[in-house]
Amino acid sequence: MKAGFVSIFGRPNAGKSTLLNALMGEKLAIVSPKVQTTRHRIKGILTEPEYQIIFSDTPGIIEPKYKLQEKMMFAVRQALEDVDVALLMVDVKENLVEVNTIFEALRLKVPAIIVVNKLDDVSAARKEEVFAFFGSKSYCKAIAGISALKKTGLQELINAILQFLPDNPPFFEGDEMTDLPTRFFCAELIREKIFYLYQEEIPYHTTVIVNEFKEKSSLIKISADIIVNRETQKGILLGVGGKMIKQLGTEARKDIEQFLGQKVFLELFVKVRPKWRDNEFMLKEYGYH
Ligand code: GDP
Ligand code: K
Ligand code: MG
Repeated sequence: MKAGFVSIFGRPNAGKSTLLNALMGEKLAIVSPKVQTTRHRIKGILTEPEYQIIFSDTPGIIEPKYKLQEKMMFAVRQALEDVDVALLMVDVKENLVEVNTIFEALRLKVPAIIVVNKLDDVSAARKEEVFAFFGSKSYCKAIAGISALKKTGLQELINAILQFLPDNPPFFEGDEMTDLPTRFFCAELIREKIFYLYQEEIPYHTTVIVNEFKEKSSLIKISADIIVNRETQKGILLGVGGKMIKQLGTEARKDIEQFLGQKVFLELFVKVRPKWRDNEFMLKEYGYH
């Protein structure tokens, strides 16, 4: 059997999280049109009779400006070190020279497959141009064109990956889909809704932690804290008469119910923790290791 580890790299919004979800057929990684939605390294374990591929989604490659971002880049660097194949993902419309500079700076020691994404949204001529550009780069061992959104080109991508995977026994049981606890995914689904419902900097000042996850007879009771930096942000999250947080709760609950396949009772609390993004102790508490 072939088995190994594959990390997905790329700039913010290339479509890394969408690809992980498409490959897994399950929403493991939250997705939004805003950059830096993904903060953790999230594993998806794809097991078939002939192979097991352990994919890691990673935060987009950026220059860190605060400690939370340093942790995010640490997750990226770590994901570069111990894999069999790196997927270097580009949005087909990105600036190729800029992307190439970033990919070269990674100084990869592992084989890289260039994954050209969002082909649903571009001309055949542009696709040719992008393929020709990366095809000539020394770090590019193979190139695959996909649409993560429309789920096209995925089998070809898997075939390309399999060329580089070693013969190994499986690392995980066949029914394991990820290495992270369920409550982590529930917190992430709440965080995703915050990216959609609130403007500008609010999502970047916010994190979510699930404090209680209890299976009762017919439903699951989940309590979560939404952590913000300032009182004013708490006010924005709540909205006039609690209108916004109510909507947040309803939308998040629906997604969590779909993820768990069970009815959920969701309670949300907003807490102010000044400067949590730069506080080592709080970052640990909120799951950023
Ligand atoms: P990440 O930051 O690299 O993880 O990117 P996301 O997966 O969060 O996607 C960023 C945005 O690009 C979202 O709005 C996605 O819906 C969109 N997107 C991802 N893949 C595709 C694709 O294949 N085609 C199109 N048209 N949009 C995509
Ligand atoms: K994103
Ligand atoms: Mg992402």
